[in-house]
Amino acid sequence: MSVFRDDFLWGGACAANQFEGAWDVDGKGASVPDMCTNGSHTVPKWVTTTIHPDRLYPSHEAIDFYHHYEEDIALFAEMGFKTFRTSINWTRIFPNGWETEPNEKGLEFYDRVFDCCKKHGIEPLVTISHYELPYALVEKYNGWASRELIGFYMNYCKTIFERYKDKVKYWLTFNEINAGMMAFGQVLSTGTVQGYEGPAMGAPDDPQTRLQALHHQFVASAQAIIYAHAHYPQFKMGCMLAYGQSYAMTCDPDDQLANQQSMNEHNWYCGDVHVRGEYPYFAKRLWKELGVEIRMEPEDAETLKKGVVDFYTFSYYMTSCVTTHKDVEGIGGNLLGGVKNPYLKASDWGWQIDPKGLRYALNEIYGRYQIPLMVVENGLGAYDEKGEDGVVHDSYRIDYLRSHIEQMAEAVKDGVDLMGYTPWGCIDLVSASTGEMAKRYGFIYVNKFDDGTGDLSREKKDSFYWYKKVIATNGEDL
Ligand code: BGP
Repeated sequence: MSVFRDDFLWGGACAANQFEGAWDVDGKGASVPDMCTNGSHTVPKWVTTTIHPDRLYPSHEAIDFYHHYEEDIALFAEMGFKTFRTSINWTRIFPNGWETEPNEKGLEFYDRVFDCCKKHGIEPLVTISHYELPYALVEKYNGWASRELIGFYMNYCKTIFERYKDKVKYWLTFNEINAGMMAFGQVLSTGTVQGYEGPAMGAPDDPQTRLQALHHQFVASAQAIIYAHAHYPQFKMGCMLAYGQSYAMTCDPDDQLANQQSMNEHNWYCGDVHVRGEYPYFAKRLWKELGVEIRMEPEDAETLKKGVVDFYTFSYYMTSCVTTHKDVEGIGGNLLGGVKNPYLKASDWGWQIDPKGLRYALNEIYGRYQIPLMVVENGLGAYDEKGEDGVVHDSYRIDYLRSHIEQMAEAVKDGVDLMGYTPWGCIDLVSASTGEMAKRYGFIYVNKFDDGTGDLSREKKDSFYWYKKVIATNGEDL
C-alpha cells in the first residue's frame, strides 16, 4: 500500500517568465526577467547599467509555452499529472503594474491554460508572483522598497481571484519569498553584492531596504490571504520558500550556533511570519545588529496575524554546511552559500545532492508548523545529451528524483502531512540563475539552445515514462 495520500498531488512546476516566451505579445508589458540578458541573468540591467545587445534575452522566447500550451499540457496529462504548478505573469494582466483596468487578452490566455488543465483533469497550482515584477514598478517605485506596491499587488490579486475563481483553488502568494534573506546572507558573509531579482527586487543591497521590502511583501501576502478567505472560501492559500537546509560543519558549539542563526535568518524568519502571523522571537536582535528599523503601520501586526497561510510549500534542491572555521572548501549554488559537505555529491553546477536532507527538512518544517506541506520544486539540472537513438536517456535524473521520493515516503511514515510533489521544470525551460537552456530539468526535452536556435519541438526523455509509472502507482513503483 502506498504511504502517500490517495489524493496526493503529483505533478510538475514551471514559471511564466522561464517558459512562456511571447514576452511582448497581446499587450504584455516587460517584467524584470525580460530585461535580463543571457549570461547575466541574475544581474538585472539596472544594476549593471550596461545593456548587452549582442546577448539574448532568454525570457523573450523561452520555450514558447504561450503557443504550445495545448501540446505541453497534453503531455503532462499523459504522465498522469494531478496538478500543474505555474505562475501568472503579472505584466500580462497589468503591463506596468499600476493600471486599474486589466489587459483582457492576458486574462484570456490564462483562461485557455486553466481550461486546458481542467479538460485533462489537472488541478492548477498558481504562483501569483514568481520573479515577474513589472519592470515599470522597479523604475518608478524602486520595486517592493515602496509600500505602494501593496496596493498594486492587491489590485492584481483581486482581478485574478475573481476571474479564475472557478478554475483555480490552490494559490501561492510569492515564489521563494525568502530568497532575499539568502542572498542577503551572502552579502553579509562575502561582502559581494548579488543582484538577485527576488523579493528585494529593485532594492539596493542594504539590509534596511531589503528587510523593509520584505515587510511590504509580507503585508501584501497577508492582505491577499485575508481577502481570499473572505470572498472565496474554496481557495487554499499557501506560501513558498526556498528552503535552505544547512548543517553545522562540526560539533564546535560555535558552528552549531552559526548554523542555528543561519537557519533562523534563511528559513524561519519568513516562514514564521507566513505561518504564525508574526515575526519570530529573534527578529528584534537581528534588526538591531543590522541597524535595521522596519517601518510598520499600526494595522500591520493584525494583518499579519489574520493573513496566515493554509499550507506551506517550498523548493528543495540541495543542502549546505555552515562553519566558523576558515580552512574549508566553499561551494557554489544559486542561493545557498555555505561550505562543501564531504558526504555528498554535487550536480554539474555544484548543487550538493542530499535526498536524506529532504526527509530531515520535512520533519523540521512540520515539527515547527504542523500544517500541510508540499514540495513544489525539486530536481536535477543537467546537460542532457541525446543518445544514438535520438532519445535522452536520463537515468541520472531518475536516480535523483527516485531517491528524493523515497525520502518523502520516509517523512510521511514519520508522520509528516505531505500534500504533493511538483518537480521543477517538468518541461525543459530557461534557468533562473544562469539564463541557460543548457541546464535542463524536464521529463520533456525541448529543442531550443542557448544560441537561440532550435525548432522548439518536444520529445519524451526516459524519465517521462518513469514518472508516469510513479504517478500511476501513487509513488509505490519507483
Ligand atoms: C528556484 C526558482 C526557480 C527555478 C529553480 C532552479 O530558485 O524558484 O525559478 O529556476 O530555482 O534554479 P535554476 O533555474 O537556476 O537551475
